[in-house]
Amino acid sequence: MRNTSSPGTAQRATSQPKQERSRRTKAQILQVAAETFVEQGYATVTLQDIADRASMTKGAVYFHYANKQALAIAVVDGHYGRWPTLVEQVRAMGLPPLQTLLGILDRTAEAFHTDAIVQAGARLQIERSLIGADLPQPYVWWPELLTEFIAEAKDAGQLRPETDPQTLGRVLVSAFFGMQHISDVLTGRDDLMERYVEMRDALFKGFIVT
Ligand code: LUB
Repeated sequence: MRNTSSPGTAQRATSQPKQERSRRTKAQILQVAAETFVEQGYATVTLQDIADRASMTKGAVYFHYANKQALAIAVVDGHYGRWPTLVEQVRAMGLPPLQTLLGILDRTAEAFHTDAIVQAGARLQIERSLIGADLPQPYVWWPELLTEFIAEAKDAGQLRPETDPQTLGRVLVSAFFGMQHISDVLTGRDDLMERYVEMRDALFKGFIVT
């Protein structure tokens, strides 16, 4: 029977599973690296530790990441890469501005509670001076984003007119960062959601128009 597939299809067909396996392996290495950075921090972790934990050879890790610094950069990029998708998912729900803002905060808290890449990104940014790489400037994207949503909620009459969106945005990020850090240090983030709800309700109580 005549081969009806176009030239290269066969080669592409066999390479797709191989490309998919490679993609999955790279993602698994990143996840295991994040879990290891969360537990041990940057300084003491070796690529061998990560390979052992991933049940891979050190060579398999090196194939995807040239060194520990490259892994740390990828974890931090993964941390920040979570947020635009999260924000768009909530924004797409078409809720009023305040409910959109609270939905974004609630999901971000969940991510800090359960997502090792988010948790590791937070720790690596604290330890950024050890990494010696040009990591994103921390603690600037969130204040700008929250200020935008706070301003929208204020303009919609959901927050009191004396609310200063930039100030509340900055205070919210500081409170959130401190909350998740304290939860991490004291309970390994086990009590993060309780601490988050406490912080959220206390902070917004004085601003929401009831
Ligand atoms: C946030 C981290 C961890 C701030 O904005 C940032 O760069 C952040 C990076 O370490 O928490 C609180 C949302």
